Amino acid sequence: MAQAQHINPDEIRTLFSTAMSEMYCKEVPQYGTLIELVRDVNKETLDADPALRERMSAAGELERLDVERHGAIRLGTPAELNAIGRMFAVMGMYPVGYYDLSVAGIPVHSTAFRPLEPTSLERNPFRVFCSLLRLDLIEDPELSTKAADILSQRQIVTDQAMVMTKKAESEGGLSREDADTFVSESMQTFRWHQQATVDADTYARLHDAHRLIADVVSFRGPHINHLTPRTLDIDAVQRGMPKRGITPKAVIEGPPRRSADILLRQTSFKALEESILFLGYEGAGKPGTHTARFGEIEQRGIALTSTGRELYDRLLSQTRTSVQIGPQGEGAAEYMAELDKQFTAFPDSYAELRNAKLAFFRYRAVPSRLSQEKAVSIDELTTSGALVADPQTYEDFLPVSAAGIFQSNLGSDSQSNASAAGNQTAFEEALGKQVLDEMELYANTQAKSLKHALEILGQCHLWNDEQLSSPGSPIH
Ligand code: OOG
Ligand code: NI
Repeated sequence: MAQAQHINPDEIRTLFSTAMSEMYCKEVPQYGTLIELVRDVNKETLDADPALRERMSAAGELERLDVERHGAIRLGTPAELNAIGRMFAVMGMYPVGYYDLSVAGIPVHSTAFRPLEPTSLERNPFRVFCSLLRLDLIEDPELSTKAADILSQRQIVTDQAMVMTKKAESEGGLSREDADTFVSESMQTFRWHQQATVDADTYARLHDAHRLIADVVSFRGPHINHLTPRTLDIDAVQRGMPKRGITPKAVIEGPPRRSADILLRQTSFKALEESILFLGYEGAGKPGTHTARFGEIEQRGIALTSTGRELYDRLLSQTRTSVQIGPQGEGAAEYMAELDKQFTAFPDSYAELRNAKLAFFRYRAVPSRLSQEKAVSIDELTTSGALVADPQTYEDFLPVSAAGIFQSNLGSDSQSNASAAGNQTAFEEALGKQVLDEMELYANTQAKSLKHALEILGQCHLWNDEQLSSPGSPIH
């Protein structure tokens, strides 16, 4: 049972994301520059588009714009995933979705820990893309055993953070004081360690097997590898980066620029080369370098129903088949042009997206606009303005885009179409629970908001079975 002196998990998440942001700004100064650029671009975009400002404000999206961030970590063992999952639950973040990155030749599978309820998302949508290394995909069995052995010797969550996690689990929450302890202890897990836990030779072998393996296995903890602010105009940020001394990756991942934004567009700047110290150099540590940490920005659009998502996946895959991007970003302009061309097949207004049941909305009632007592259809209510359909922001990630972000920060912009098979069961066993289905979450939010709005408007007769069984609507 949560007690009166417990603070809301949303507040703990805010303490956590603020602390992470401050830490990352110190660790990776370019991140601070990126935040400034994003803030400038967001302000210019809102100033130039009063309708956008109004729509975001009415939907409660404006206040959260500046706090919007996601981060990413990479874990080494099932036990680590389990412990991290418990820590995130203290902050009201739960695993949503399974992302199999092995289909792009990256030896991890992932989920995103995020808030679930619209009110929690409004307060602070901070989420963490969390990957688990798949040692079963390392070809050399001896190296795989060695990596497992090294990983088994580290403890990524401090004793005190675990004490607080257990306390939150058994007592149903944390007091403000305990939450402060929990947050400062958890920074130990996500901070950067310059001192590697392996010698230079082992690092080189891990690195040769896959750069990502060296990143996960060679350090004391899963350092946060990027934090991502949300922009309203990603193309402007991409153009603005070089002027502030930042080199962006070659292409923006995800859908093209559109008037009704869908899903998620992302771009990043290349990982920094940081100095590290290897084990065993006469006690002093042998200097070396490691590249893992980077900056990323995102622009979020509307969540798609499964029908919409199928169309998105098809158009993206057609684009990627016809234009391949090279390791130095060759073909980037052709790729973006092809993407634009392919996506002309995707309806580009909220009204069309709603009519074709391609996207998810959240409804609200405006009783003053009700023109008659008994409306004959939902469309009539939306036309009169008594019922407003706000786009639901996509809160999740895209596997193909994530693979592109990984790839560019592992040193190449080239597109990878390699493949292995996913293993969601093994992932969930490690996690100790099943990942939630994002489609169900969006569908529930849509249905609940519609039902509530119809109640307010006294139009419950429109809440019929047809609504329940239509694509993108929930079963319960
Ligand atoms: C995660 C890359 C994926 C995103 O936003 O899709 C990601 C990583 O590099 O660990 O963060
Ligand atoms: Ni990211």
